[in-house]
Amino acid sequence: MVLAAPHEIRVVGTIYDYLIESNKITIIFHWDSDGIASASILKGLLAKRNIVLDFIVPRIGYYDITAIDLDRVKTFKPDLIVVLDYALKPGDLEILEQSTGVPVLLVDHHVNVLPAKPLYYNPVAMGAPQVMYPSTTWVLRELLRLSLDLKILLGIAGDRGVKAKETPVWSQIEEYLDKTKWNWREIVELAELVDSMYRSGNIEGIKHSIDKLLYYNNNLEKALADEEWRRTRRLVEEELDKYSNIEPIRVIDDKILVFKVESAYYIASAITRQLALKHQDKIVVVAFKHLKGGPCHVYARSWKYDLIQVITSLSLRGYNIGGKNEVAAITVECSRLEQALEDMIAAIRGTGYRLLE
Ligand SMILES: [Mn+2]
Repeated sequence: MVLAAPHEIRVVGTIYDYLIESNKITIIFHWDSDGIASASILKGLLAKRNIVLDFIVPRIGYYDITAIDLDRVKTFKPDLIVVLDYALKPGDLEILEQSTGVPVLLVDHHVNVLPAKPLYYNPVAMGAPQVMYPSTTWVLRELLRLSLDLKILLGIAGDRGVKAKETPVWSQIEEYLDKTKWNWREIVELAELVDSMYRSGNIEGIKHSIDKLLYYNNNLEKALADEEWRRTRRLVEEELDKYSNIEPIRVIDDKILVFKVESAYYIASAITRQLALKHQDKIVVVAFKHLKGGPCHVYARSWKYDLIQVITSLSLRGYNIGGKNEVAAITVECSRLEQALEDMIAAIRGTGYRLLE
């Protein structure tokens, strides 16, 4: 059972009214499956009301105001900006609103600290447990009182993958899967197909996927057979395969394996996961250089050692770092990649190699 958030009733009317009373809306959405599915849900609701929509994909890999093409917003002259599944900091939301002079409606589920504004709808930032909102599509479902469909599930599959089974909303999903005779693995596969658009850096493909999801509607079988998605996922997998057997450039304390990877694909996280699976008794550290203007990263991942202290100590040093016990990810200017790698190694050694619980 989903608990109704106390603010739910008040906000539903506001957001829906704001949407349908607009003539032109700019929709800024996260480039992944959840963001694309969320954008598709809104397009399905709004396009038939003759509301003109313009979709903007932020610069992939970046999460601040510089990632957004503000000139494009200003040229389009919307009367509303909708931000979907993209966790801008409050200061950046402020800039977005001030510099364009257009109100911003936000729908998201990322951990964030936001001022209470009637058009900011992020239940997690309002104190709801994160597990209750596994995707932005799930937030939209609640806001707009939608019944379950493939797009809503796709958002969850993209963000949670097979781990969706651990969220409290899983019983509702399971019931729906029973009815449709779908398998959760198929929904996760669809998310892989859709995510291959951003992993290959295909901006037009990301936007086009909004329409594809509308076209396929609830036909999972046809969606899974989409030629462009399948072809692109194959390319991404071929790129990943290139790095499945690479050798470390350094071994430290017989515990840390350091790898260097350069790619034009957005696959730093996937490469690190792949290498960590292969070296489960070590800590895998990957210095990732993006070759086409994307961000550089230093990723660390382990199945054996706890990295949570690494995140604390490097964020205190001013690094843009996120993660959890088994993974730490720095995003850094490519010119500072070497330094970030050295600091990551030092921070890991500084933890004394505590084992994961
Ligand atoms: Mn999401």
